[in-house]
Amino acid sequence: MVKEVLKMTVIDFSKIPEIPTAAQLIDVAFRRASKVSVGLKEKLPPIVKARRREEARVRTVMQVIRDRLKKIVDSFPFIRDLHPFYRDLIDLLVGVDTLRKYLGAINKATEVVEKIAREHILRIRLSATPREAAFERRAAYGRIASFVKELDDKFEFLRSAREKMMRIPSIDPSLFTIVVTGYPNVGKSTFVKQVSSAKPEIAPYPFTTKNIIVGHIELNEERCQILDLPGVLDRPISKRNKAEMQAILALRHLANVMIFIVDPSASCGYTLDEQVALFKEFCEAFKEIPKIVAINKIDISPPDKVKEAKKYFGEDAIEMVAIEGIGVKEALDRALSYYFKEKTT
Ligand SMILES: Nc1nc2c(ncn2[C@@H]2O[C@H](COP(=O)(O)OP(=O)(O)OP(=O)(O)O)[C@@H](O)[C@H]2O)c(=O)[nH]1
Ligand SMILES: [Mg+2]
Repeated sequence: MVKEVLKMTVIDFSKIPEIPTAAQLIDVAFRRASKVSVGLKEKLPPIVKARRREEARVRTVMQVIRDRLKKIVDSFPFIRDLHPFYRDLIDLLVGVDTLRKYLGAINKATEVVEKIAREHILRIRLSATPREAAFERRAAYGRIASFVKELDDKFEFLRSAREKMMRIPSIDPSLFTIVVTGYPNVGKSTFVKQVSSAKPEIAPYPFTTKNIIVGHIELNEERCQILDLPGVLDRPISKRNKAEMQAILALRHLANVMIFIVDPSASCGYTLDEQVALFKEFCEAFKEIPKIVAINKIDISPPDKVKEAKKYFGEDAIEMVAIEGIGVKEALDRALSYYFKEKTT
């Protein structure tokens, strides 16, 4: 499978700076402006001094707000440059259209702030008395502050978008990618922890893994990545939660090979039939992705259940005890054989 490799492959979403509230932003700008010194030691008429001082204050407020807004806009990745996986994931977590719209509004806001400042700076320059100059400065402050306050809902949206995006792991869509999937609680994270650098949370209840976890496997000079996905239930797309949808996106955009883990012991809380139904759905939806089935928890599974699983998944399904590392190397090696196959073709 040839994967689409775009300009920006790995994105570090943790670089997005904190988003201030409108009140914080205004406060910082006004405080900075109050400290402005314009070197007025020379003997000048009071009106000249006043004009220079008030202009410098308005200019500082404008610059602080503009620079901060620009920094926010620039720190979010350009949606159109993103790999489709990231684009779809951000759409799922945040909503791409709203994100684009609000970033556009913040960008536009820099121009509005500049325009307000320019208007009042002009009037300050034309003011006849220090009082008039101060009045114009205060008018500029008032207009800029009420304009920035109107941006608060956008800041709030971006703040929550940032928090969600910061949890997106740095996945490299150009690397060979093994995805580990299956029903919740079957032992996916236990397996991924055994074979890679990932340190996923493991717990005896379903939906422990809520976001995609990435681990790496070093192969001499090269590396592959393995994704531990949130568990997926066999149910209609419209009923699937965001964690499940993330797993589907990773399968759709990133998977070179799938390891499907089955738990026939029923300790996961789901029946074999339900797990078979999900596997069938994956076979239908992702025909082109090679699939390896690992039957896990055979230490606590009744032998007839293991037999039944093999009937469904084929005799070549790997028997595994992920917690003890049994069968894990076999499952990994079988997945990696597709990597080596891809390299030689
Ligand atoms: N007896 C036994 N228990 C296992 C085995 N593998 C995993 N477990 C246990 O099964 C439970 C679930 O394991 P996880 O690795 O968290 O399962 P998961 O598939 O990642 O679960 P979700 O993230 O919720 O989808 C944990 O209590 C593990 O210790 C195994 O081979 N044998
Ligand atoms: Mg897990």
